[in-house]
Amino acid sequence: MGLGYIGLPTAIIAAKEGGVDIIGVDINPSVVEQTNAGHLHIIEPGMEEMLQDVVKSGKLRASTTPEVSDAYFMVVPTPFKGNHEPDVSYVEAATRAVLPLLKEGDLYVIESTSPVGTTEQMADIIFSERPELKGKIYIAYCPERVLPGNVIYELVHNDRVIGGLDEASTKKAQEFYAQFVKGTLHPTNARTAEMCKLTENSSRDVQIAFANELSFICDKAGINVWDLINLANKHPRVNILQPGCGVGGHCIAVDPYFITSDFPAESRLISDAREINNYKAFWCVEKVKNAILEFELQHGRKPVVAMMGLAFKPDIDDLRESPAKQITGKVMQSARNAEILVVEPNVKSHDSFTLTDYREAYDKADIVAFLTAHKPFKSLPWREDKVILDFCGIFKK
Ligand code: SAJ
Repeated sequence: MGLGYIGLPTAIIAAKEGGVDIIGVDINPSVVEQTNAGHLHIIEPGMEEMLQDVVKSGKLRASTTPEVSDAYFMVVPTPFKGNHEPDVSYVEAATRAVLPLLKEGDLYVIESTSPVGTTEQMADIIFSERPELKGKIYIAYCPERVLPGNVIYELVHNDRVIGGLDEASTKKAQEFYAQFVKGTLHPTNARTAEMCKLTENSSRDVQIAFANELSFICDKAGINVWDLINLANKHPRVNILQPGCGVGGHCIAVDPYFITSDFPAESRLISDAREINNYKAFWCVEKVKNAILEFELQHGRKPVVAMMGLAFKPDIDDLRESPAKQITGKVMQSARNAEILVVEPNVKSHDSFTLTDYREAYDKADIVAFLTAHKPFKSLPWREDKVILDFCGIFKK
């Protein structure tokens, strides 16, 4: 249920590596049509060829409606509402769609990132509508952990955490995933598995916030933060992550809210980390605006400014929930006293931005703001004649 960034690759790998017969269900008819035509509607290297193989062999078929199966997987989005409260309505809608099809011996699994207690909540819905299935079906939570861009490898090789509502459910889900996962399948209960997913991404968010906080301190103290982190990491028990222009994507900047929303009094560090990482993007905007003002005062003319990178992390073309894109938009809105060149080497064109080649922009610009640490940027030479705002460590070496 759900043929998005996780559901579709999981369906393809389970069909290809595990030989499982899959019906991939999505409410979007265009996704279903494209999948059946062997066209991958998401961006993931190497995945389209695999999709074509499994569609051709008949192992994977997409549809807008679920069909009677032996196992059902909920892999739909869990966004948050206005006040950062998790919205599990898609999980509930997918569950209600398969409810009439469930039969004795079936496996029902939630993979969507979910607040603690969601699996129990869905089980309550299932058993209130189908009380005769109580004790007769298997229910588990099994979060995904794959890194976009490396999904083919990670879906097979990563360890997974599997939490059933009871031991028999955990075992049944382990048997299913063992068909295509080579990593270890760690058994636990559903609540722990739900919290484990939220913990993994919150842990990364907190660690990035520490690096971003160091960047604020170092900026005031006149210390190069990249040198500092490199040196601190020479300690055998210190491993600090890298500061950047903020935290983007659909997971790390979202999942911690699933904890802070349910446990506000207990999650102060997680909540502060979110605020620090959100604030980092605004801090970068202010830095660029100040550099523009100073340039104008010093040179008596408008500067040319290059905004380098729009993607939410290095070497991908995914611009969704990207702090780099947000910063560029804000600088363009507010800095009327500058000519802004926008650079994103991984994207051919964009509706809101006219894109410039990275070498040309670097050459022309008086002020250069590095927002995303794409590989090609690292081959650019340091230029004393430019104001360089290196928010992502392009020149850290
Ligand atoms: N970032 C930094 N500094 C760093 C590392 C990352 O600023 O040192 C920024 C990136 O630029 C990006 C954001 O953090 O804006 C997130 O990038 P990421 O590479 O840390 O993670 P995602 O969002 O691509 O994938 C994460 C992964 N989770 C963890 O590493 C704990 C992945 O394994 C999960 O499957 C994925 O979230 C998910 O779907 O939950």
